[in-house]
Amino acid sequence: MVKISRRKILKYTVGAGALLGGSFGAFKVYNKSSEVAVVHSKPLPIPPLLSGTKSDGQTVFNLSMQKGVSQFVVGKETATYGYNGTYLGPALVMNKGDDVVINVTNNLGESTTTHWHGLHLPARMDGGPYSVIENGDTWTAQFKIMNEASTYFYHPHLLHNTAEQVYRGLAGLFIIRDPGNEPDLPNQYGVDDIPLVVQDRSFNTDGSLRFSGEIEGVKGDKVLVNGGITPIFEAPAQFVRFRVLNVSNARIYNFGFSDNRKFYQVGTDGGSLESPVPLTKLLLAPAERAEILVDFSGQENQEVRLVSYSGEVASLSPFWMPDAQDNKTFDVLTINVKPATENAITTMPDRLSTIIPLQESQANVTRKLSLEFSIIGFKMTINGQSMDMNRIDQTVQLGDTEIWEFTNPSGMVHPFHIHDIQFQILSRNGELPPENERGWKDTVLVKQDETVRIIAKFDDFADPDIAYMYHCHILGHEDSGMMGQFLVV
Ligand SMILES: [Cu+2]
Repeated sequence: MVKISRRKILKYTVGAGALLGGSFGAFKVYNKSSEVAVVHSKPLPIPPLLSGTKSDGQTVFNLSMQKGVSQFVVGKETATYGYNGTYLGPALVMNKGDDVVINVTNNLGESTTTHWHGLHLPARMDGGPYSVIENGDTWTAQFKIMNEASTYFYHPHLLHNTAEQVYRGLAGLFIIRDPGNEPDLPNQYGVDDIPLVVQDRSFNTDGSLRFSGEIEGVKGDKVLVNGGITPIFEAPAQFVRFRVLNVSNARIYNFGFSDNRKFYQVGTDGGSLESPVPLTKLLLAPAERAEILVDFSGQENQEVRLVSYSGEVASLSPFWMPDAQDNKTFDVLTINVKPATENAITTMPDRLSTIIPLQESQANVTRKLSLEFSIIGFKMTINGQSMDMNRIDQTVQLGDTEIWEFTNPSGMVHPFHIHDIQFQILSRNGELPPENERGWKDTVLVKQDETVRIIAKFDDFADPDIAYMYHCHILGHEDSGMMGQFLVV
């Protein structure tokens, strides 16, 4: 259920008091500060790799969605959900071109789905709200891996109930490799090729996760990386690749290092950039991914922290009341540098891939999507409409190239995700996107009052019955209706 905090309602009463009069008593006030002592500083957990079993030319993976107990709060137990474990899930590793079968068994005691975020596949294999897995059932997805080598993820996608299931721990990674065709980057998993699944959570004093179904999305005051609270990573003194994923329900991070060092972004959501882009800050919204290279050469015995310079981007969303974390710099991961490994990568390639730009002149259709907040009914909408499974919002012709133009008068930010495709960002307010966004994307942050234009080709999979979703990836927004569906025919 989507709830709205009293504070937010009070903000809206400035302009809409007459509409809302008398209804405040039904809403609960949430105290967002949590004083619990948490278990942290443990070594960075590394999600186990799952490479599947070969059978008749297919690679078969088995996932079980289950309940568990995790240790986050000193002396208390936290009820959590996980895939094949108590919190998060294994990293499924596969090669481009593989034919995969993924069996997903639901042992949660409630309905769910599992969606393969960023993957190009048939709509009926996509794991969105059409593919409900009832408790006790197994759903089998079968598809070919067509995506470029990069980092993708999987998570529940049940209509109106995605936020809570993800918050309780359900998410895991795909690592797609493409031997012979991907750039020569650090690739010793867990040594110099490190996934960083970044999430924020709050805990009650009894150890339980503090989830609230607020429409603006739940934020937490503790930072988890791969399911460990602000952990420590021992980095070898060489180039290290971090696959950074924002799997938070609502929080945007402005990543950087405590010594303000330069690092290089080498990949976006759906593949490598053309060449490494030097950065000192990396803005990453929910569901976005970035691969970065950090050079620790010659820094043995030094310590540096990965932090979020969130205070520097607090103005991104002034209309909505930020929490304390939004106004400061906070730690994400402590890195201690240890000796280099024997087969360390000591250079960085100049050239990573070739990305052929999709041209506006190729587009068959331009669609306009206005991301809005409706004061009447407190709903998040797209073009004034809230998600309805009985309504198809867009119909795309197979093989067409389309421009989707997002505008955002809502007073909030929206990381917008489109299923099935990888797209290119044409422009932000008429300007080229920054260099580190000039790669394949499946999620784009649309800032308030910004116009963002993206372009994509809808190839390979048509289905007159099953639609793909497009939605905001602030999960509270998605659950409260900021989602639509498109058919490819
Ligand atoms: Cu949103």
